[in-house]
Amino acid sequence: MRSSVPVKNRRRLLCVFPHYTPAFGTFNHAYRLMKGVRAFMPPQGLLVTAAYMPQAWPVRFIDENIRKATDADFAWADAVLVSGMHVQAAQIHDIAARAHAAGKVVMLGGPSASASPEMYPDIDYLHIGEIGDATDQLIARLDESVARPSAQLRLETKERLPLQDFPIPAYDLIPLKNYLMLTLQFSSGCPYLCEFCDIPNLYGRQPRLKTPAQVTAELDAMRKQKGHPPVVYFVDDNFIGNRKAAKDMLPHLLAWQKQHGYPLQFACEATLNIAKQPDILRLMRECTFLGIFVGIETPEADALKAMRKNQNVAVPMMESIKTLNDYGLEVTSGIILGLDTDSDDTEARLKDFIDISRIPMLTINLLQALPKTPLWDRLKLAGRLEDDPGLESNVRFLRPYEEVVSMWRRCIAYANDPERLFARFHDQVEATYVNRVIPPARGKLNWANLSGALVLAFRVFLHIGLLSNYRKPFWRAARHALRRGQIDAVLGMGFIAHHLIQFTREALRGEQNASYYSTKSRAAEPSHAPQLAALRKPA
Ligand code: B12
Ligand code: SF4
Repeated sequence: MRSSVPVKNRRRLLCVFPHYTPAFGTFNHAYRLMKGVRAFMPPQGLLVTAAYMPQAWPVRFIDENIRKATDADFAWADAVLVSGMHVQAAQIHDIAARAHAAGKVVMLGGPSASASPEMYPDIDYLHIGEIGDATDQLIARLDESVARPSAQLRLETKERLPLQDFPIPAYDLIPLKNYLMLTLQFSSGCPYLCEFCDIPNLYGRQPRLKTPAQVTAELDAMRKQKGHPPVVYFVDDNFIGNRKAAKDMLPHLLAWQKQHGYPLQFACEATLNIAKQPDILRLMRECTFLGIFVGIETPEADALKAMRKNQNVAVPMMESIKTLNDYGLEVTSGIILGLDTDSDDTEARLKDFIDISRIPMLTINLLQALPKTPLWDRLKLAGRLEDDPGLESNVRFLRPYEEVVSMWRRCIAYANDPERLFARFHDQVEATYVNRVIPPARGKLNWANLSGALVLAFRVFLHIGLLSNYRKPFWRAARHALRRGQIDAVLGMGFIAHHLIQFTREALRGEQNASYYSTKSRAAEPSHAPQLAALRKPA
């Protein structure tokens, strides 16, 4: 539902979502292999906020990952609404400066402003927390005046809007065909208390939920757009934050898939103990979930205990990964280096974990302390928070800084070495892909999907299979998958590996950071343009 605040005036709202800072998880190198793809995922938070605004207020929505907001956009607007993560802070300041240059008032919400409002002294209105009473106050103020206030105003949500009352995000305001994946939120919050994570503080420990009817209504809304991507990512931090709710929702998702001929596939994030939930995994398999991001963080049990991630210690790690694979779920794993528990053996243990788990994609990052986390409080007390923009992390590691960064470099080089990476994809064919259900093709048979697949196939075979210097390992894995009829898998491994290999090469040349939060300069910040040009050279 929209806000119930009565408004007297008409306000034109310009929503601007900042450009991502390239990372292992943004797949920016893969976009150019796909037809029309310019960005990873639609920004849920700002889209929900846009949909919550009064009916009478026109909204223009610009995701700067797709196109930059122009002077004409700012001139059109009465007010500018922005969102983003800490890692997008520089881009947020830049949007605010452009809006201010056009004389427009700026409102900022989302995870970064909510956790660290002090980072944004240049913003007129800061919205802290999820949508709720603060959003209604913001609307009332905007209705009163769109002049910039003389001093910054902070509005903090005390009463959150129940998720059951969330409007359908304003998908109609963005070109879904330009995204690699769709997004959908089912729940908010996580019951666990991992030391480094700000989710419990920002979104609460008691997961709040949408109804199954909301979930399917959102899928219907996205499907209205021709050429939308075929995969939906559940943005919930922990898909099984409330197990019963997930188990109750999945049959509705399955019924929707059956009714529409299985037009979509899914991915989500969850804690490793999902491996102990066969009922949920069986339903996920039937709904055609393909992938699951698991914050494995470290293969070292002592380290998991120290970071209070006991839910990962409670289940045998390798066995759990195998269980997920058995249900057709390819695991992507987050890994953190630079922990206090790191020892001389950490690097070798991580490499063993990569080899044994056969997980193809790992996002290996250096520890970064986020505000509003127990880690931040502990390090602050110990005087171990660094404020040096020349460093890759804000944590003073217990081991020498150079040693930690070098270990990170060696580990990403090891994990994303083309031979090893494609060998792990090769093994996924038997371990995972053959375990997936093969749904009827009816729901996916349309011109947009067919032409998208043809373009991807052509570019993968040309740029990776022919022109790249990792074509040999690619073909070893691809041939194996093709023999088992796994054409989708060949395309998937092609574009994922291409991004990981390219991003790793940039990082090893010092053009990318190890934590992605650091303001340490990046020699090659790609913006919107390089597209196909970079691919003409054999990589
Ligand atoms: C999906 C996701 C991504 C996607 C981004 C997709 C996208 N287009 O947004 C991808 C995969 C790219 C991504 C990457 C990363 N992510 Co991320 N991601 C998420 C995740 C899981 C869901 C985001 C989401 O859609 N949430 C649902 C929406 C509805 O919530 P919301 O955005 O907070 O919006 C609500 C309110 O904040 C408010 N609101 C939002 N904006 C605005 C604006 C205004 C004006 C108003 C009034 C209100 C308002 O209204 C909404 C409804 O209540 C969140 C976790 C989470 N729970 O949010 C992490 C999260 C945002 N990511 C995080 C991090 C750290 C990262 C990475 C740095 C990880 C890494 N180390 O590589 C990278 C960085 C990417 C980059 N290089 O730019 C952190 C951010 C920490 C912070 N406080 O800034 C989070 C919170 C998770 C965590 N704690 O680790 N991520
Ligand atoms: S399980 Fe994930 S979302 Fe929950 S507190 Fe731990 S890291 Fe954060």
